[in-house]
Amino acid sequence: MKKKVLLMGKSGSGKTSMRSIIFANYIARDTRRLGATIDVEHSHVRFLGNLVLNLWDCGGQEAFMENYFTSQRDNVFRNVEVLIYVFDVESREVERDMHYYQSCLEAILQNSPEAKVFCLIHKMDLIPEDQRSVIYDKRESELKKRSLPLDCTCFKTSIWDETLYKAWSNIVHLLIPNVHYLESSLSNFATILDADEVLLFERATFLVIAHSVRRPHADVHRFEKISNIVKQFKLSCSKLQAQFQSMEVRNSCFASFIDIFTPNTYVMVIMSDPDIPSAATLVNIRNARKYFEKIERLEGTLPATAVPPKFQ
Ligand SMILES: Nc1nc2c(ncn2[C@@H]2O[C@H](COP(=O)(O)OP(=O)(O)OP(=O)(O)O)[C@@H](O)[C@H]2O)c(=O)[nH]1
Ligand SMILES: [Mg+2]
Repeated sequence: MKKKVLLMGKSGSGKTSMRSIIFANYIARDTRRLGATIDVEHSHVRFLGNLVLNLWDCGGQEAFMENYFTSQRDNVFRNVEVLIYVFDVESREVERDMHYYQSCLEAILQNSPEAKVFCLIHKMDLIPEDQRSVIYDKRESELKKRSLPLDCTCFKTSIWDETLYKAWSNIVHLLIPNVHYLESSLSNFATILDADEVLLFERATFLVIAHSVRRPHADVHRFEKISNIVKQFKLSCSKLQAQFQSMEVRNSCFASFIDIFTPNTYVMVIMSDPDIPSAATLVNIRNARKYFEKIERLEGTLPATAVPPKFQ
């Protein structure tokens, strides 16, 4: 099951950096050494076992961009599932960036009218914190206007914080074929455990692919923060030749468990009872494993309306 994802935007806007962090285990600092991408760099990323993301990282230098719109037009813009357009928030050539973006949309409209469009307003770390919202809101409304008749979803991102994980989690969520089935199953599991929250992370990227929330929480950015923190920790472990397996964190308010779940996921369970014995939760996680492994194997073969059976 291959899904073509186009990554486009002006040279230096940060496309290869984000791809390398999410899919190739780079840390943000390493991206300073990346050279400009020549033409298109293709990578096939296996995601959740069956799903293969066919990433087209399109070098953004002008000569290459012109080529995409002319001689390579059909090849580049055909069969696209997702277009991710990256804007450098500090760019001084806003009109020029917009012109390229709109040319891209035209080509998408002709060749892949069903494609979903995401715009990332990137390098937000370079903007003082108190100005970020105002600048982002202005860019977002301008982009939405200029994208018509297509719809675009915008995110503010930076490789230096968790915002990158929020954007990419949302993007891949859209590409998982039976994500609703997975979500209902997770919600059944959370109810049985009487958990506050259960999250499912893709194993290699640590992106959140599904979650069930049974108790509201004030921090709306907590999922991507966890992705970012645990991924960094996982990379530190691998530098020491150790494999990250599981983690348990407790305080006076909750107990949380992260554990390897299926061949392609980690699970995180948050319980309100800070004194709950570890063994009880770990046994429950172990018992649910088979069920979720089966869903993973069925991924992509289930009808869109399939409803998961209740499990005990
Ligand atoms: N401050 C800041 N710098 C970033 C961010 N993302 C990427 N960069 C830097 O931007 C520079 C260019 O990044 P690349 O990822 O190579 O840019 P690109 O879009 O792939 O460029 P082309 O391949 O030429 O199209 C690198 O030095 C990165 O370290 C970010 O979020 N914040
Ligand atoms: Mg590049």
